[in-house]
Amino acid sequence: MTQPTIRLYDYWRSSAAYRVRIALNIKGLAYTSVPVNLLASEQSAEPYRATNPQGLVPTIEIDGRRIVQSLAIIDYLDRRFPAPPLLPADPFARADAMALALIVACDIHPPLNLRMGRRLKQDLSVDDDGRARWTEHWMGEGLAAMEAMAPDTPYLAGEAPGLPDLCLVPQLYNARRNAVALDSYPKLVAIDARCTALASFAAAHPDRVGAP
Ligand SMILES: N[C@@H](CCC(=O)N[C@@H](CS)C(=O)NCC(=O)O)C(=O)O
Repeated sequence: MTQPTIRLYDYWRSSAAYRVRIALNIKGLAYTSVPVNLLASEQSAEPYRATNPQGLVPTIEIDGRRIVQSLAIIDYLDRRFPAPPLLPADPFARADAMALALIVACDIHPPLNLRMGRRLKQDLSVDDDGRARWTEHWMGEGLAAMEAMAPDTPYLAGEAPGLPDLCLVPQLYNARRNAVALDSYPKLVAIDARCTALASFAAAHPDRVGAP
């Protein structure tokens, strides 16, 4: 395999970037991290805006071409570097794995994003307690559905970690940071523990990557 030149526009605590870091590690791809400091709002200003018009991380540059949106990036990596695969080959199993990943990426994560929290606070004057309840609500709704849908396999994607696991682990990291109780999700917590014990997940952890 030819190793491409990869630059990942990254923020240590971004769960969307964390997904991509895990995927790169699973695929054994070396990359250069380009930190974008979200707390300093670098994502919303030039020069990063020109890189990603949404003003969100992650963005990846591979051999000079850019891709945005974590799931599009992971899909690209999985197609270009197929081993090990991040989604099952069987169409039904693949759809089930995609559905679990999309619960995180489309339904849990967006209302809890930094820009959403800022809008709630600054434009709608929602206080700390209100924002904590907002987080608990969206996290709880999505995680309860995932717990009910989680298969009886070691990982959400089956016998090996895959796309839904890459989405789950950063989301549970976020849940713990926000003191969201996880007692009602024993299957998810067990899968998370299995994943985080793997080197590819451990090396992508925010504490290992470090603050900018
Ligand atoms: N759907 C996007 C979400 C990207 C996203 O929301 N990134 C967050 C960090 S996890 C971000 O850049 N937030 C900056 C902000 O809200 O201003 C993806 O999967 O890449």
